[in-house]
Amino acid sequence: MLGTIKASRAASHNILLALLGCAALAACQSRGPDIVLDPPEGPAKRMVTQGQAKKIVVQNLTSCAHTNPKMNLRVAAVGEITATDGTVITVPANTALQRKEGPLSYDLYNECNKVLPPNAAAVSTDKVPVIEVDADGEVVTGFIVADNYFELYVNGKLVSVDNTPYTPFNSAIVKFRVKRPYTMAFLLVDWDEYLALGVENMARLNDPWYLGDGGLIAKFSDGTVTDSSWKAQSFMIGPLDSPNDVVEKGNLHFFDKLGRTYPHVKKPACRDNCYMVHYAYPKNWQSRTYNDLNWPRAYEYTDEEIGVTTLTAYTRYPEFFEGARWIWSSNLVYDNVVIARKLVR
Ligand SMILES: [Ca+2]
Ligand SMILES: [Ca+2]
Repeated sequence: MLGTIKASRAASHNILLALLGCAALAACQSRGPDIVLDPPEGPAKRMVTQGQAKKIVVQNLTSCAHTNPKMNLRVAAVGEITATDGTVITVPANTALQRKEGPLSYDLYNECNKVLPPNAAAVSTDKVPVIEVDADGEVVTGFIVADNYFELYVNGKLVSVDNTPYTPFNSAIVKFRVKRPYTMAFLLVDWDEYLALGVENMARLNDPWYLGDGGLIAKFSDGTVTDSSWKAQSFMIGPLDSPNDVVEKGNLHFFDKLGRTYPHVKKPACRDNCYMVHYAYPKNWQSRTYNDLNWPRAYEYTDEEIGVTTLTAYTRYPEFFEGARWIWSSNLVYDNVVIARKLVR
């Protein structure tokens, strides 16, 4: 009995020592001692722009090998605009695709490349290149659908760059070799035609001034799925009648004055004079040790809210996405650039 008490005292003492050790490291308090995170950052720098950006890339960032008139092929252009504080901002985002960095995504479904498997059984992952993050790690295979653009970093290493940043809607397979714990970080962009306004020219709906929406769903062979356990931060919010409509509290940037999802969302009264609120990306947002403790959780959305019930790139392969949830930041329509992160233990 006495031996048990002594042992339990010793165990308590060890736990106390471990806690004292952790107190010196802010990271231990939230994530455990297995990964030492950078100190958490304060609120990101906020910038405001008004009106449309000047196009700097006028050709289509999407290279479509095969086209047909029925295809929903739209131009993914890039622009620049100067914020009221003088900062020059690339819109809709400064992407790895434009910088020609990293491996282009391997197609699960892509009309431009005529990769159109009819169902999951017809898909082989054998030829998907394995991107090495840790030489002594395990191979993880993932399936990804992003509305519209993604780039994925694992422990800060770029492992896949969406080859079709706007339309037609595509989906991708990724493979990487990594050791747990590891971090995934996605840059996600809801692309548009009216650059810096976050507005689309939607011929299909006969609406030349359409507020597009975003979304990401992904499932990985190690059991990781997109859901509200991820973090999702917004970096470009608009179009806005007033920049003051974005409510800020620390690292939260929240806008719900005109709704958050279709069919409940309303358009602002502004048009070419609309504002956009931007936030500077943290310097090392891709890295394994970036501390996203103060970021909001990802919000989960239904297929109906995302508007993907007839999206072939997704609906043909339900097995690949079972158990995963569509995620985005709090406003599916007005948040146009989002970074989503997940620590996989
Ligand atoms: Ca895409
Ligand atoms: Ca949008």
